[in-house]
Amino acid sequence: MAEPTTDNVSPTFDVFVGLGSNLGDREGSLQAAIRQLREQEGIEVLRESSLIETAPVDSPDGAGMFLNGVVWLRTALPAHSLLGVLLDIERALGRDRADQPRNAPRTIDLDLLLYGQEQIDEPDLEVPHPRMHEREFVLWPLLQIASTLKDPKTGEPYATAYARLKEERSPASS
Ligand code: PH2
Ligand code: MG
Ligand code: MG
Repeated sequence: MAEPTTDNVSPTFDVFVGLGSNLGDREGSLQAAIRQLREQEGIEVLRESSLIETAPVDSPDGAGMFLNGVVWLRTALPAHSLLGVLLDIERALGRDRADQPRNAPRTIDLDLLLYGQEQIDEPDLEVPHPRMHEREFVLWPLLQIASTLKDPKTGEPYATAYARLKEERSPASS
């Protein structure tokens, strides 16, 4: 018998998933989503951010305040399989995507933000998430659990992007 090697062990990816809810029991939905991720075969939840309340961005008039957070996962699942898991959890928690306007209030939104250092540009999946670097409601919880993370596309630290957004919002007086 040849010595066993680890050559066939699947590589794992460190993945960041954004969570959001602005409909129904927001905290209950986010906690249920994290619990379901923990229960998934082949997914390890390494860290979870705290949950923050944020004003709706780019949402229909009258949309309620969001609760947002980010979790750090490790998995060998291919990106599209992981996306399938996220969509299944959204459905299980009552996410209704039928006949809804863009960014309509939702019980749960799970966005695949980062999948290792991979860049994926497909109709159903874009990674890094195309708008994450301009959204404080993503960057704040992301930096809370992974403060040195960089944009795989540009190499820019997300801390720099976040500082710029904050400065644009309320410039420090000179
Ligand atoms: N998600 C959106 C659009 N706008 N605004 C906040 N504050 N939080 C979100 O999670 C969010 C949003 C699209 O998914
Ligand atoms: Mg989203
Ligand atoms: Mg989404």
